[in-house]
This record gives sequence, C-alpha cells and structure tokens, in this order.
Amino acid sequence: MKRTYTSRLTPGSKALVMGWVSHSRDLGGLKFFLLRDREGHVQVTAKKGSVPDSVLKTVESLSREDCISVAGTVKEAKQAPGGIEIIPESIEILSKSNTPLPIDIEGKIESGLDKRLDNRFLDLRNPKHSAIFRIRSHVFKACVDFFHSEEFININTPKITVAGVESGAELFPIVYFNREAFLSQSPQIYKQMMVAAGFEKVYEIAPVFRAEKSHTTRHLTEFTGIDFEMGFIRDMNDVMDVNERLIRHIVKHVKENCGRELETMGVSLRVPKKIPRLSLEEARTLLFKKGKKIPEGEDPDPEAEKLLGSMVKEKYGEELVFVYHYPWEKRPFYHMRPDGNPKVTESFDLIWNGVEIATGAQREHRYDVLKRQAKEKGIDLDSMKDYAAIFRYGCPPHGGTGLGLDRIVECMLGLKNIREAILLPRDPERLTP
Ligand code: AMO
Repeated sequence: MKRTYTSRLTPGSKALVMGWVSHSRDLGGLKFFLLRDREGHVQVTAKKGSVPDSVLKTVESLSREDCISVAGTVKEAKQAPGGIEIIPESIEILSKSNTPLPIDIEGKIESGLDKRLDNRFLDLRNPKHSAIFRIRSHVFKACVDFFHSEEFININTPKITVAGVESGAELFPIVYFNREAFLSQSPQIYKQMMVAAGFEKVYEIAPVFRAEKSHTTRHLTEFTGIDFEMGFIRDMNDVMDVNERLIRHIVKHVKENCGRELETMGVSLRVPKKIPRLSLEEARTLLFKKGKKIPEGEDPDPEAEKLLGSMVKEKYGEELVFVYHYPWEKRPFYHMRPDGNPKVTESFDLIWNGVEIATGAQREHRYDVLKRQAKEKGIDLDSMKDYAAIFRYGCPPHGGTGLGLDRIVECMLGLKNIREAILLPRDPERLTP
C-alpha cells in the first residue's frame, strides 16, 4: 500500500500512515494515540477485541516520538481530532525514541530558546515551529518567482573573497592555503559587476557573513541575503518600486499558500497597499514631535525605528516604511549623493514594524566622482582593482538593495527573535548544532 499523509485520509478507505507518536491515552481495554506527520495528526484507536492482540501489545509498548508506520481502516469519529480515526491492523516500529525527551515537543512545558536551539531538530517537530519554515520556504519561492517575472537573472557569486566594500571590521578572516581571505559580507561588488557585464537586472539569494559581535534579537553572524541590482535606473525610486512590489508579492503569496501554517501560528497578514516614503529629515521631525531626537548626521537607533514604525502604522495604516536620504557620514563611499546636497546619499532603508529589513541605494557609477568619494572616506579606489574596473568601461546608472530573508520572516510573522526564523542560527556565542 502507498503511504498517505494524515491530511489526506478519507473515511471508509484503507490507509498506510507514517510518523511519530505524540499524545497517548490508555483506558484499559481502549488505547489511543496521536500519530504526527509533516501534514498534521491523526488518532489511532485500538480497542480490545476489535484489533489483533499483537497490535494492542505494540500500542502498549509505544513511547512518545517513536517513529512508526500504521496500516488500518479510516473511520469517521466525532470525538477524535479532525473527526477521523484509524483502526490499526498492523503497526511497525521503525525506530524507538529515547525517554525522557530533552525538550517538550508539543510545547506544553515551555523551554528557553537556547535549549530549544540546542535540540533544534526535536524543537522543529512542534507544528508551531515547523510552520515558520514552511512559510519561509514560500517566501523564498515568492522571491524567485517575483524576480523572474520582472526579468531579473539569477547569479551565484563567490563567498570566499579577498575584501568587501562594506566596513572592514565585519569580515571573517579565513586561511586560504598560504593567503588570507574572507567570507563574503555582501555580494555588493559582484552584483554591480554583473550589471556592468550587461545582464542589467540580477538577483542572488545566498549566505552573507558578518563578524559583528552584536547580541541583539536582530543580528546573526550568518544570514540569508536577498540581493538585487538593476541598471539604467532613473533614480532610487525605481529601486524602491521593485522592493515595494517584491514585499507585496511575498505577503500575497504567503497569504494565498500558507493558510494552515498562519492559522497554526495565529498570525493574520495584510498585503501592504502603498509603502510610505519619508526622507530621514521628515522622519526626524515626526520623531522629534514624539520627544525622540536623532542628532544631525546620525542614523535612527533601534528605539527610534520602533517608534517610527508605530507612528507610520497610526498615520498611514501601514506596517512598512521607506526612509531615504541617509547621511553621507554613515553610508558607504559607493552610495550616490544628490546634486547640490553632499550631506546625504541616494539611499534608503525599508523598515517593517520598526525593524530594518533592507538597505538600498543608487550607486555612484561615474568613475571620477566615485574616486573622489572614496578618497573622502580615506579609501584609494584604485587599490580595489577589481571594483574600480567596473566603472572604467561604460557602466550604466544603477542601484540595488540587500534584504535579509531571516528578518523578513521575523517581521512578517511578528517573531520576537530572528533566531526563531532561521533553522540553525549562528551568532557570536552559537556555532552548533
Ligand atoms: P546591509 O549591511 O544593510 O546592506 O545589509 C542588508 C540587509 O541584510 C540584513 N542584515 C542582517 N540580518 C541578520 N543579521 C545581521 N547581522 C544582518 N546585517 C544585515 C538586513 C539588512 O537590511 N550591500 C548593502 C545592500 C545594498 O546596498 O544593496 C548591504 O549589505 O535585513
């Protein structure tokens, strides 16, 4: 017989199901247990006299999380979860589980996040936790579908590099034979390179490494970056437009395809209509009225981002906001500056309920201007040979964005910690499992 998922059982038919033993109850001559597979649960009911004695004996010997296979008849049963049960004809134990379990899988006894992460594969047997990753899988698919529908070309760029264009302090050095190399902190150089190569519109979804000693609920040392870059743009609004369509597509796709998972998690989603765009100056004025001061030339701190998030929700009814024109002092040398206003950059952050999920910008594509900008930051552009070359042989005006997949999942589902949104988090303390 072919194996069936618990969600696809029809009363009156014979079925073979496979999964793990969760709750069980023994009322003497009547024994029940729930079998859990990736699609849900089904009750297995063994009544003395109605099932073979050998089956009854096996049911008696079962413990939580034993991995089993059950063949039997599916019946309607009003009292059972989902309104159906299986009357077993045979049960095979595929693999016994040790007892006691290191964490309570059904979540009745709450374990701390650290303990859950130490036992992550068991933690993920909890349907509320695995729902996050089924949704994450759809976020990934929505991104890929979106970029292809907008004619972006997928690229894969090296994660072993010599240097980046972000701040040097965040690089993880590695031993590369007899040389020093670094784990990639951003595909920035390469995505710009591929625009100049003539692909015009490129995207990559890949690991990004940051040697940041940040102990926050938003920072990881390894995360999944969603990066895109596009050529022949008019200005950074073209780039913000793509982000807006991307986020709308992601939320719509998850809403349409993950109903069960959202219900399991008790989350309801709203597709954003129009994401407001505020200059940092406007955001500063709004925040000032609420008693929060962002000093001139500074980025908003996480507290200011949170406050801004709630103000935007109140004023525009939206959970997301773009804040643009970040100070030149705080942004990398490759961000373009608007004509006549060298204090700011043609850059933006996208903030979701007070958490930054993306940074983007129009890049400076004019070699001489870029060289001057690098110099202002104490960098010699020509010492970055491969990067400098991109701008020497006809480079279109271009811009792009880096989004954090883990942060998108965290913000969309209202998770309290980014570590909930990633299977096996890496942070300054955690390197296992
Ligand atoms: P930035 O450094 O802002 O920009 O990173 C882009 C996005 O990546 C996510 N992110 C992180 N997620 C988890 N843990 C971290 N430590 C972490 N750091 C960043 C955030 C952030 O918005 N090259 C530019 C992008 C560009 O201009 O195209 C860059 O890397 O969601």
